[in-house]
Amino acid sequence: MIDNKESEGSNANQENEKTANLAPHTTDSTGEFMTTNTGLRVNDDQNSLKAGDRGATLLEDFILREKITHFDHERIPERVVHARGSGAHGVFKVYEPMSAVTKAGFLNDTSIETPVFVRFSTVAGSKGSTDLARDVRGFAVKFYTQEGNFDLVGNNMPVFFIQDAIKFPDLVHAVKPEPDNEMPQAASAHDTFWDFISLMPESAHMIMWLMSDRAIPRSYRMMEGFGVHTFRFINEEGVSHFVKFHWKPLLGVHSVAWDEAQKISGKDPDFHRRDLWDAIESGNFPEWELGVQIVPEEDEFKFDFDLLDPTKIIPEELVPVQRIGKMTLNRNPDNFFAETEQVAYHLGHIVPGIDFTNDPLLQGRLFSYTDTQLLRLGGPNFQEIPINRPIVRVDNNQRDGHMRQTINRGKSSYNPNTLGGGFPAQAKASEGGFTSYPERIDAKKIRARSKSFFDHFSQAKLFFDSQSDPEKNHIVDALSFELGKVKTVEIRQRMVGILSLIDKGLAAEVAFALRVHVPQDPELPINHSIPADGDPADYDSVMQESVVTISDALSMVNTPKDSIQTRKIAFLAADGVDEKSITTVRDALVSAGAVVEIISTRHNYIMTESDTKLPVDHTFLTAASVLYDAVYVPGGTNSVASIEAEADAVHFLNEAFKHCKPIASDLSAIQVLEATYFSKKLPADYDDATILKEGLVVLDDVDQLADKFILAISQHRFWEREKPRKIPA
Ligand code: HDE
Repeated sequence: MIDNKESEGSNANQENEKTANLAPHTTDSTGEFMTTNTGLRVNDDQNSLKAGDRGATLLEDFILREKITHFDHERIPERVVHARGSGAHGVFKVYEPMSAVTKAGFLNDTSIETPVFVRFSTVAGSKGSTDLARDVRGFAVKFYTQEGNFDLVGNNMPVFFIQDAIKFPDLVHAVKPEPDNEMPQAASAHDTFWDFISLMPESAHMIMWLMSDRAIPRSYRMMEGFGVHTFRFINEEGVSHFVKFHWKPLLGVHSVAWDEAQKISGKDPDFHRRDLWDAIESGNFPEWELGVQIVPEEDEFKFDFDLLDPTKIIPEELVPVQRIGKMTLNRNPDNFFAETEQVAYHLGHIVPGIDFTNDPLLQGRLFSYTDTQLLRLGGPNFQEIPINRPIVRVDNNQRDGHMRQTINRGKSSYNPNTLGGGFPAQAKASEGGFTSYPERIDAKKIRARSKSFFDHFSQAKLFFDSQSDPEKNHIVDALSFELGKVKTVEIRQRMVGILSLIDKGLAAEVAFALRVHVPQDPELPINHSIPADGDPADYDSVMQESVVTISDALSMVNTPKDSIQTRKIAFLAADGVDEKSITTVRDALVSAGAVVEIISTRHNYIMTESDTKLPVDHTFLTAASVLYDAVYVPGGTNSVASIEAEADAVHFLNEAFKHCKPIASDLSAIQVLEATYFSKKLPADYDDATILKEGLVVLDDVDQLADKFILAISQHRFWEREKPRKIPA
């Protein structure tokens, strides 16, 4: 039952208007008696009411019936897409007033911290699927502003598969598990997905992103977010500017390796959820800057692509991203279902100063989100669920419906009225009333697509060309994996044809792996989403010459690499570890912001050479290298001997090496590295240049070792190591 106790969840000290708004609905049973839902104290929660202690249960048992009935109804339908997600509370603050372009209050008042609730998600998998699927990530932000809720319902990739909302059910049917056998779960590597994609040239750009490492982030905290569509900003004078929204993570953009992702899915399918939760619990609050690309109305046709086409980015070289504010996630939800599951986003939740464009994907979404909540949350009163309530008053004449919470006083529930004094009253624009941007429309009603949407390849090529060599290799590998799982050879062949229009070398490498041929002179494929009476010739793709040929912002290589904040480092040690060797490196890493965990052969603790107890976080049974960013082997004769003798420890190191992670060892522990498969690759020297290239640090002086290890960890990965691809782990 609800009471007025303050929330005592994690970080309950993060007070703001939304926490105050949630407080009356938040409860804690500590120190209370158990009751039924009508408040009756329960005397026996262990036994049902029976006709004798061995007799049948009596229908009269209202306590049993209430408990079981509630349980029977605990589940609601999972989201049709984005079912698997994790949420967090936080705040957003704008740096400077944005009044030149928008009148939105929360983007103008620099003194206000706007509460937010963010939900990250994968798209294709079910609610219980792995976090590490190769997939797009949802990045949905609800801003509880003083003018009502504004939802920025974005993804971690800036473009989308399709140009028109009418194709969305087809796309989702194709990627979800196949309908006859419900396989595979949370994976696009199957026939129906690639059948559809190979017939939809407009998805070429998005496919490049999906096959890149962006689809397997290291952490939700280390990925970008994008509003995808072009929106409008409207200022006080009613002037409109086009705007694209970006989220830039302050920890940089990082990913894991595909082999690693698949293994994490087994070792810890909650990897991203746990990472987000742990970071917030430990006070390492994730942060993003909100970026905007602004295009004046008169520049609408200045580009070689259409601003309304959601398969296109505006290269940052053409329109720079201005960073206008910062979002900090600082509180974990108190209850997953009540908050993360019941939160209802909708890109139609906007505030004065922000408006839509005619992007046909955006327009379709405007219908879908409310519609889906009606089924998922059971009726039209879902906005009254605490997590969805705005922090400002809600007054209108909408009434009744399932589970209505608000008790509206008075006789009138219509407008205009005199019995209610004419209230609630309409607000003038000057009083904050929302008015739509008066865009001029003079057109024939027609089902068609603008020819300005027909270039499907030049930005796919721009993306591929902008990647570093390791990133390109990963795209080749991802395509070889995904298409390798496709059973129908014609689909593989058709996809190679599409790839050859993006890059001949890419197509050749994938074709080699699949043992199919690269078409000599592939024709630009027609867009297959043509009307029944349409002439395919009218739907031919066109290839534009892209003005920007390389965009640095598209490669993760150029992300900031100056911090080891929140990186998880495994120390492999056992009894007899050299105390200086372990504590000096640990202290240096921890003071640089990293998280150190000791992994040993047995649980609980280890004893150092000098008889000090050090707590053990995991054994080789409960931990795995794929859950860490780097590994260190400290010295100490007995510890080194135990670790060397432990096959799982050697595997740990081999696997970390295979996944290109930084590895450090006290020189006196070198025999452990010598037991690994990569012992022959240990460099002769460990100066900065070698470390920056190889990511391996073996030194005698542990102070120096700690410094160099920090340098290596900040680089994230050493993809060069992948070249030989011969590490058996
Ligand atoms: Fe969504 N999308 N979507 N989508 N979407 C949903 O709404 C839909 C699209 C996105 O954490 C659904 O509440 C259509 C693009 C996120 O709760 C549904 C189309 C982008 C989330 C829906 C798109 C997104 C959703 C399912 C094509 C990035 C999770 C459950 C026109 C800009 C929100 C729900 C959360 C969820 C429909 C395309 C982002 C069915 C029809 C493009 C982050 O309404």
